[in-house]
This record gives sequence, structure tokens and C-alpha cells, in this order.
Amino acid sequence: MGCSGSSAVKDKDCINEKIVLGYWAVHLQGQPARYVLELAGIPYEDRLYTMQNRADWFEKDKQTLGFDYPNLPYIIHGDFKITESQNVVNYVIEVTNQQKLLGEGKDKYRVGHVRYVCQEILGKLFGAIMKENAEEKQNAIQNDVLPKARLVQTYLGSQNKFCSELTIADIYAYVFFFNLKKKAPEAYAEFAAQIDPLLQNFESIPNIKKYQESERFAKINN
Ligand SMILES: N[C@@H](CCC(=O)N[C@@H](CS)C(=O)NCC(=O)O)C(=O)O
Repeated sequence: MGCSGSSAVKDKDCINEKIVLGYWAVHLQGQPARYVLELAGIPYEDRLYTMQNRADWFEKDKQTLGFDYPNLPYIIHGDFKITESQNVVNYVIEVTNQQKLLGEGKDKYRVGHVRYVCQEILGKLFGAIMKENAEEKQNAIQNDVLPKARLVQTYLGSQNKFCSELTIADIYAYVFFFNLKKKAPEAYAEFAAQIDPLLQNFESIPNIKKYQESERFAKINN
């Protein structure tokens, strides 16, 4: 269909519509968008797909919801429908007026480094932990994941967030290290002293604390 003119992101047709975020009930590529929505404190529908009911996505919604590029995660906001995880995050940041999460001036691109590197190693971590052979799994974590994770840790230094205010860099780093800690605790051990404060800082934000104690979070806690 292509672009159809420059309608405002928050146009009158969708402003009163509830945002629907569709994604698997896991903490991977769709999780940063959940955190952005939780930080905003607005009601949204967290539409969870599970492996047990994967046909709900692959055989039903993927075919029928009308996406140009059907994939998970997705956003439906009124008639507006988008996919691609980074695109989805950018949309929820803008529509919830949280552009400050992107950083300002050159910080925007420093924040971008952390965001995109963490997204990359999150994907590689997932690939590694799916390996059934224990040695191959360890090698993949050591070679494909940890070198860049160490760069992120060095860049963080002794701070508990990357900039003076919370940014999307903290959210992506949180999601990556949360998974590393949970799925490969032995690999996480070398990061604990420096990264635990970043995890704790994020978890102490009132809206995040409330979310992580809620039924919504429990449902994806696997
Ligand atoms: N480039 C896409 C990749 C999305 C992707 O690989 N999604 C996985 C889950 S993380 C999926 O299961 N998609 C469902 C599908 O392929 O239909 C993005 O960043 O959103």
C-alpha cells in the first residue's frame, strides 16, 4: 500500500483507541515495548501468544489481522498496524510522549549504540540457549554474546544507568542482562557486581515495580 500522506502520529482517529501490543509470552524482542508502555502508565492490551497455542498466531492472526509485514511483535492502534520490534518501540515512545527516552543531541546516538548492540546480543543469546548440545551452547555464549556484553558493561562504567536520566539504552540493557542472568547465570556471574545496580535501578522505578509484581508480568515470566 505504501505511505499515504503525513497524518499525525496522535491523530484523532487513534487517540482514544487502546494500544494493542502482540507478542510471545517471553522477555525477548517485544519486551522493551512493554516496558515503555508500563513506564507511561497507560492502559494497553498485552496480547500474549504462547508456544502451546502458536496456531493462534501462525494460522489465525498472522493471516487475518491485515499487517503489511506480519510478524511479532506488532502494534495495533485503531486502524494503524505496524510490526518490526524497533519500529514498534519508536512508535510507543512517540505516542506516549516519552521522546526523552531516546536521549538528546549526540547522546541520542550513544543511547542508540547500547540499544542496537543489546538487541543484537539478545538475539544471539536466544540462539545460544536454544542449542541442545551443552558445549555448543557454552561456545556460542562465550564467542557470540559475551564479548559485546563486556563492551556494554565497560561503557556503563560504575553508573547504574547510561545517561543522567533513564533512556531506552537502560531498557535494552535491562532486557538483555535480565535474560543472561536468568538463562545463563554462570555467564552472568562476571557482570553481577557492575550490572546488578542497573537491574535494581530499573526495577525500583514505581511503574516497573508495580508491573513486575502484577499478574501481567507473571504471565510472561518464563
Ligand atoms: N525483524 C523482526 C524479527 C521478528 C521476529 O523474528 N519475531 C519472532 C519472535 S522474536 C517471531 O516469532 N515472529 C513470528 C513470525 O515469524 O511470524 C523484528 O525485529 O521484529
